[in-house]
Amino acid sequence: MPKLVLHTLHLSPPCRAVEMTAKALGLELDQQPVNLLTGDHLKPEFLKLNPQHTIPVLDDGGTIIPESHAIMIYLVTKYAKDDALYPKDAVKQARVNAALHFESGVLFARMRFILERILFGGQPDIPEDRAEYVRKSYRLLEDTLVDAYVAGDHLTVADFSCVSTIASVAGVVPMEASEYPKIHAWIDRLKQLPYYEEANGSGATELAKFVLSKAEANGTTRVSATLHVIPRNGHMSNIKLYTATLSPPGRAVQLTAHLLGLPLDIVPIDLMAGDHRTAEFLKLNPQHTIPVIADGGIVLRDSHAIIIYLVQKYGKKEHSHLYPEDPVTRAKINAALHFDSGVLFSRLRFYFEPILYGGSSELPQHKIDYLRKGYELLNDALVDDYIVGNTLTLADLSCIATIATMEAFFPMDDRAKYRKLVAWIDRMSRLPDYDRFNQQGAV
Ligand SMILES: N[C@@H](CCC(=O)N[C@@H](CS)C(=O)NCC(=O)O)C(=O)O
Repeated sequence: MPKLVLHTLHLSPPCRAVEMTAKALGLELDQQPVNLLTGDHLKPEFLKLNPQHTIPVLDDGGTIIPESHAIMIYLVTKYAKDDALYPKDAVKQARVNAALHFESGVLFARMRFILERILFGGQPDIPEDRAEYVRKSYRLLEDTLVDAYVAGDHLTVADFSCVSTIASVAGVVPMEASEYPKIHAWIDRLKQLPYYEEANGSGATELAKFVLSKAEANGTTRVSATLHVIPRNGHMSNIKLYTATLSPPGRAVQLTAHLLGLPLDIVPIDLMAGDHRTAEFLKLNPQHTIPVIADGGIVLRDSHAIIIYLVQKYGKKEHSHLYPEDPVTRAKINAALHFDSGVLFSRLRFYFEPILYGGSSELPQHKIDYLRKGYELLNDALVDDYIVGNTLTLADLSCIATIATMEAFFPMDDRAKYRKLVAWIDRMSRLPDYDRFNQQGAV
């Protein structure tokens, strides 16, 4: 077996998630430290490995895989004796994928929103709205934990991913056992793993302590649009899609289904009217997000998990390019799907959520700048015609849905600066019925 080199930092939660996966699989990692605090990740040799300058990055005998979720899936697919940690069954896999995207798009993104300003922005405090945003993510996780593990009755890579973040952020924004009993019981369950403390527990505590001391060193610490509802389309289909046209992830599902030639029975959800908070909808998705699909008796949430499921279940041979079986290409697509949930979409949501649901009239420039950074990261990652190579994949469908909304509300500051991105958007706009399924909902 070739040597597995992991570019990593033990303080970093996604790196620890990969460490836990490797331990669970009995794989040895040659850990090469990347010190984010001294800017190792911005050096040219690292940017060659990952132009989006994040860790972890895996080097498997010369095959480079960035992004923790993609790496975990890759390691299980390639090296595990069985599929327990990442099931092959399309429905079970979709549940694990949904939990992985919940981690990148909600848990990790909200933690980063707090930590980044302290670690890299020289700020001393945690603004109350950001702390509250993290507490809301605790609540979502608590409500998600209906079984012993985050994606059902068995331990999967989704548990490694979620616990790497939760165990870290809980040391910064307290998470009382009385309020979140299921999360505490789940962490206690994971602590039984013989490698837990070494691979995650110690690093999580260390990160929280480090953040608090850095905040103290920076100063005093104190924790202190109209939604368009789509008419029901009257299509006879066995697959119901609960969505709203304004929802980028909802549109990614529609774009995908359209390419697969799959009719959907659209169930419009009016977020402003609170359709997603009704008891009936919460039964479908305790995280109260759209899109959700109901395919016969199977209910799935999270657009990324759903589009993978649709291709796996309904895709014909001619659709296999959307999510090819080869583990390396798949890992690259997964990495881009997590870039969409963890960076593009989560930053869009940071901006809009307080305005849409909190009645805030603030239009904070720093959130727009944070969002626009997404253009730069995607532009730098685009080396070919599409996000992964020269063929359209699910990565493109997912990212274009978000980018279209970003562009409609916060146009690129300078289009000449993002030539590759502009060309890609243009290429995507030529997809069949693109206007109908994406552009009209974005503007
Ligand atoms: N979704 C990514 C997130 C990776 C990530 O943001 N890692 C942080 C460290 S915890 C990082 O490398 N930050 C440096 C940067 O973004 O420049 C993953 O799971 O790999």
